[in-house]
Amino acid sequence: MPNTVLIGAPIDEGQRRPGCVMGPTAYRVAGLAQAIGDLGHGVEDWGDMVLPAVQAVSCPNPAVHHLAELLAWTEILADKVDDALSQGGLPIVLGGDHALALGSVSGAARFAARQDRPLFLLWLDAHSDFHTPLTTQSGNLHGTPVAYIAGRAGFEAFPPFPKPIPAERICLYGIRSVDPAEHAALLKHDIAINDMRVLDERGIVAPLREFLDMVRAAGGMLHVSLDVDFLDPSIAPAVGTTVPGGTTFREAHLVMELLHESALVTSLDLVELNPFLDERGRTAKLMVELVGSLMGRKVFDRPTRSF
Ligand code: NNH
Ligand code: MN
Ligand code: MN
Ligand code: MN
Repeated sequence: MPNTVLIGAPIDEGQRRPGCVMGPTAYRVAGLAQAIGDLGHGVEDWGDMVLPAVQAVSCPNPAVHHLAELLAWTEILADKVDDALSQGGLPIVLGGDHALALGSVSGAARFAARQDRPLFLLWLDAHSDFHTPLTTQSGNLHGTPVAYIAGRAGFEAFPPFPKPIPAERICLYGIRSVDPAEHAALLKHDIAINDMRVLDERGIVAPLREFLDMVRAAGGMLHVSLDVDFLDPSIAPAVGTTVPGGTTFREAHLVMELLHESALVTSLDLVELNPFLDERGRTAKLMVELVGSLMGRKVFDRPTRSF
């Protein structure tokens, strides 16, 4: 197992509610490094990344805010994730809002391109995040990374995405809030859309296994982007954009356990945690436990009989 590399990304410029900047600290306080270390993995903490001074950048869509800051974050995080992968590590980016994925997935894509391996994306989220800077009405760029990663037009202010991920290699999982412009665009892309309707009907195991089988067959790398609002708000209140009807405690753990078993995950984002909205740290602790399951925590470490 590669060394885990924790990369703090205290970004809140991708949305409007203050508090996500405290995310990386909350994960450390909740014992993330220790939880991973206890499972026998090496852990390096590279600390929190710092945003340099930036010059304002204008956008044709006047709703868009903090574009310059997010351009800078994108470059910083792309470099860090690429560095971590190049050193043989498993980067875990501690957000920060979901705009950090503009950079983290860029870094993973750059590395994958150099290795000549296909990169796959698993997006665990209530939202599809398929806006472009031209279609977003909120102006919140945390709603755009999947479109950037898929190579949609409208990101001219950004560095060209290293090697856009073909739609067939992207899997949206758990979604239940899609804006009209995203909806229209998604219908034109062959992205796997496992919305909650699909997961209610099929269960959470089968669609995930199908996707993981594809990744394995292709010899691919897998970036997982875990948005706190993937989880039901009743178990994960610390997020600015709660949407009812999310995954349960066990469903979320099972997703992580299957990901661990697959041994396919090569990079991970933890995004949208807003510790200011938490209740005695329960959401931060749940996210740490989920990472534990992804890193191999289980009740029994050997085959067992269940009857
Ligand atoms: N689609 C909405 C927007 O673009 C909400 C996005 N919010 C998220 N995404 N939390 O995961 O503003
Ligand atoms: Mn700011
Ligand atoms: Mn998101
Ligand atoms: Mn979301």
